[in-house]
Amino acid sequence: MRRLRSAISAVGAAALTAGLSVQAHAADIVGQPVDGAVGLQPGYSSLKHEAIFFHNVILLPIITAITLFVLALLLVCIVRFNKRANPTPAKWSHNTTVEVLWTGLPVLILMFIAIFSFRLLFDYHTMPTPDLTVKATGYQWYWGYAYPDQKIDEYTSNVLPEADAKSRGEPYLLAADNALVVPVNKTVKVLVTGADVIHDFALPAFGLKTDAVPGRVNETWFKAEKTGIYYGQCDQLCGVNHAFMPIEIKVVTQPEFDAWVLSQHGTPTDGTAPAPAAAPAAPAAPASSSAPAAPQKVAMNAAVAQH
Ligand SMILES: [Cu+2]
Repeated sequence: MRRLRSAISAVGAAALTAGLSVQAHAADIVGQPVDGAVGLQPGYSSLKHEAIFFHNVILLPIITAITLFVLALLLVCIVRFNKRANPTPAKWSHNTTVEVLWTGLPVLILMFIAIFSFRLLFDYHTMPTPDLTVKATGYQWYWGYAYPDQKIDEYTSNVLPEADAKSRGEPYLLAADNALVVPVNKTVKVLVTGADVIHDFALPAFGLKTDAVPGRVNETWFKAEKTGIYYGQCDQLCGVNHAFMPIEIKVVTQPEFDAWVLSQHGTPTDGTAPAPAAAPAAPAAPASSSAPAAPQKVAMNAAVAQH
């Protein structure tokens, strides 16, 4: 594996670009479930880090404390107030102090949880200015990905057949034949919609989970922190082949992404230099591409705003 990595780094950017279309290797896989794991999948985006904090630091200790407290109360009742230990029970039935406490304390605990819960919700909804917009459409039973700003028309992403997945060292039912390719450390806005029934665009490592509803465009976002391959799945029961429409996101460097865009006959929009292979078109591409791309983006935003 180490030898493979050093080989890859030695080949250089051009070869890496070519490698994008070639089979992925198990060494590149970052975001996937592992056997025997406990807890949430490791996070590779700010949203997922916050979700993990909310679960592990806020919710889990509170749930544990409440469970232990109730268990202790039960044990006290069982030991001290059984028929043998307490043959003549007390006759009183109300205690104002206790009643105020068992009403007030749960309210305070819920309010404390709400502070962090709302903060997480707001962070999901407050998207930084996106560097890239992709559109993910759920179909029975595959995904379609399009890059409106880069003028890459929708291509389909199907589950990788079992034999192919095995030969590539990728997990069957998580690997796809065509991945969604995005640059690392860039805010990616995902427009999510469904074409037939409700699907759900979900990827644990980035904390993504957004319903793909026909006739409606939902949006979510992520900023991948590390290059590699990440796996997710459709998270809405959508029919007989629901389990066979995985989501594969390939996070690459910006030059690799620009080269990939060119290989898909798209136009890189962020003004960074395209790969050497496209040198003849390089001077014209960034200048001419950014202008027509902008109105399209505005139109897309307007379409989202209407919903
Ligand atoms: Cu689905």
